[in-house]
Amino acid sequence: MFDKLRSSFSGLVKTVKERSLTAKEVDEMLWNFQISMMESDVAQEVAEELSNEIRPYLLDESVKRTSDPTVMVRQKMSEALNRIFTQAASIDLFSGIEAKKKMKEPYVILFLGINGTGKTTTVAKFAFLLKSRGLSVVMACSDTHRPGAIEQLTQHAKNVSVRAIAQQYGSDPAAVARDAILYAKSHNIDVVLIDTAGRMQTSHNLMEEISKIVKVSNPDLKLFVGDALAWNDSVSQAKEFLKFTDFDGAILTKVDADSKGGAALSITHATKKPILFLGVGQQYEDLEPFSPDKVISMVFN
Ligand SMILES: Nc1nc2c(ncn2[C@@H]2O[C@H](COP(=O)(O)OP(=O)(O)OP(=O)(O)O)[C@@H](O)[C@H]2O)c(=O)[nH]1
Ligand SMILES: [Mg+2]
Repeated sequence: MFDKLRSSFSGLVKTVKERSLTAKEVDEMLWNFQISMMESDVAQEVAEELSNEIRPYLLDESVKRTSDPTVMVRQKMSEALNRIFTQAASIDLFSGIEAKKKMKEPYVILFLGINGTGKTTTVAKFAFLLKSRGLSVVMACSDTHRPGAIEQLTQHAKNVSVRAIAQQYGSDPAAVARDAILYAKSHNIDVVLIDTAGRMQTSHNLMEEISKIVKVSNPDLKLFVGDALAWNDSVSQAKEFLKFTDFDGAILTKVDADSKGGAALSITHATKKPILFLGVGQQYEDLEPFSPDKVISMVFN
């Protein structure tokens, strides 16, 4: 995780350490830094923003004379990274659930995104996590399109011992979501997890469909599930989904298989929505709360 991003930053810090630099050298060095960040899936705007942030300090004579300018570079860079992450308000999932519990209402979470990013697996991981916190859960099989989707979610539901509400293939996904919410209300269930079919942002019908699911289920939380490995596409997809669904936050999956690490920065910068969790494997327990501080310390250590 984050290996490549870490090496971009340590490369920059190392060059600063060696000697003071002329303006031309600073430009060259920042150019290389930008390229290496982009190779780590950091979006171009973010790479430029980070370079602009650091340029004045690299040119500042008084900074060059300090005994260890790398301390300043690290500090400025971690401030800049932190600023990107805090542009997105944080979401306290468990307080939200508790608040709905007090109102005797289920907390409804809708998972959405393009095909194959890990939505269904993430629904199962969420069920596992919530159950381990003593909360009750029901799943809605609102992917009524892809062959095998209902069986896939139903099997996960069995594995983690929760109920999954399903209808036939081809039925209205919004109606399935409504059924699951009614079930939760009548059985005093704390959280409803709605799995949806993967959809390309270019498919107008499917995007209309997700709007209908949102209207009918009125979710407390809409989560975009994005795949860290397919990141070049995922950032533009996230932006398009945001226009359509105004999702509240994101889950970044397959981070275990992604050595680059720039995806997290890029999606937060592009959407201004927080990442809540990282998917770090295929087991139910492989869901880690996302923490900007942890990412920053991983990048600098
Ligand atoms: N390594 C790794 N694999 C993951 C992770 N999350 C999901 N996967 C795998 O990704 C594949 C697709 O996962 P699904 O959960 O079916 O994805 P989906 O978004 O529901 O797919 P569609 O419903 O077809 O759009 C499966 O093989 C999962 O095991 C993760 O965090 N790490
Ligand atoms: Mg699925």
